[in-house]
Amino acid sequence: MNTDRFSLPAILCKPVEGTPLVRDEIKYLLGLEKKSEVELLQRVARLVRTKHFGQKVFLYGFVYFSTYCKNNCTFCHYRRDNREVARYRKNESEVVEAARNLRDSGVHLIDLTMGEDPEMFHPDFGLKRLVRLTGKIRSETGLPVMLSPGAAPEAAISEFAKAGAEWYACYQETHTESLFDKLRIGQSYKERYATKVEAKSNGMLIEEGILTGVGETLDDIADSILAMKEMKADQVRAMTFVPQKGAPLESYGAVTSNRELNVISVMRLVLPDTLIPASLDIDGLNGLQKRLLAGANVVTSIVPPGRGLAGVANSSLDIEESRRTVDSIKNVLQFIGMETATAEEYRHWVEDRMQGEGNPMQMGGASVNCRYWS
Ligand code: SAM
Ligand code: MD0
Ligand code: SF4
Repeated sequence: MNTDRFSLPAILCKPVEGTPLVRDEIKYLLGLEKKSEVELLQRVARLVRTKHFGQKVFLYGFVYFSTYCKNNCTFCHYRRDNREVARYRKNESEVVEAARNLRDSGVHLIDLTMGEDPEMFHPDFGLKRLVRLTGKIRSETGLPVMLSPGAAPEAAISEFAKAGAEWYACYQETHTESLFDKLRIGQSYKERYATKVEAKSNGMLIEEGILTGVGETLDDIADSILAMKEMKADQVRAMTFVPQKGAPLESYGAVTSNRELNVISVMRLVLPDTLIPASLDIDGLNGLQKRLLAGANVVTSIVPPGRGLAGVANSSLDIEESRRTVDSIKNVLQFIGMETATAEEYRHWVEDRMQGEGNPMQMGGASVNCRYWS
């Protein structure tokens, strides 16, 4: 790509003035490497975030309640063929207890996640259990719920919505079908995508996400960001691939999270009023600050210690050390001048968003002016 024709300050002005970035500009921003340029990108991403959310950050409790899975994703520790995993399936009261504990610690949402557990995918048994669990967690904690069950059958999705689940999260990982086929072997790109369309048409909010460091190009990522916009995703994420012992993609090796950080910033510019996670699942607590400085506004993968609960990309990192807790996070937020929102503020955001009210929050947002940097 001939980058000479791009002026960084001028491009960064566009989203601020309400002009959508085009694909080439998105790709150019994603590819920035020079320290001063990345710093400017992040600075503008933060200004845009402040405009929509002030300095408020939302906190998501994570309950990975079943680690059984019928799929064989090449990047994942919990893939079917990995015999090294000590798998578990938590019962209803264990999940309720963990969720209550998370609520008491100060999270704003409970994310109920599972592998595509064959038992839980049984239509008359497991899926009904999940529907019941959804209602139970909502009533017991009083918090909104996100379901991350994988590509659930269409009929189950409307049941999830009826049970009151506010969110359906299911990440495509990439919007390039040939790459998808290498990552999610034997799964249908279209079916996975359709679950999100179904969830949205049932009134749920949806989260879309991609992996970085799995052989994708900047073109692939630009396509993904535009796809996220097209599908009107309410929360969007990028996760740097963490190599898993014994999984086929292990040979790709670890990459830095620099690419993920650029994706966070660019998503913030393209989708200014969406929620963007800084996940503790990739680099643990040490990786939190840089993700927030890149433009994220939700901390995800908060896991209570002492309950035998795992993470996904990093199954144990920081969990039993109580470093994936609200208390640990608060120190980081304070250090960079951000603060946790209240559960009330989060609930309002969700409710307004579900009613389609464009930019619900405007949390004390300052206005942004391009003169700051051009
Ligand atoms: N089994 C369900 C599914 O796959 O949709 C729910 C689990 S989902 C929350 C797991 C997500 O974590 C994947 O979609 C992927 O984006 C991410 N992930 C899994 N393994 C990872 C790894 N090794 N490195 C980085 N991200 C990973
Ligand atoms: C996270 N480990 O937030 C979780 C997970 C599922 N909705 C989220 C990938 O990083
Ligand atoms: Fe199963 Fe989800 Fe892991 Fe794929 S990413 S192997 S569907 S748990």
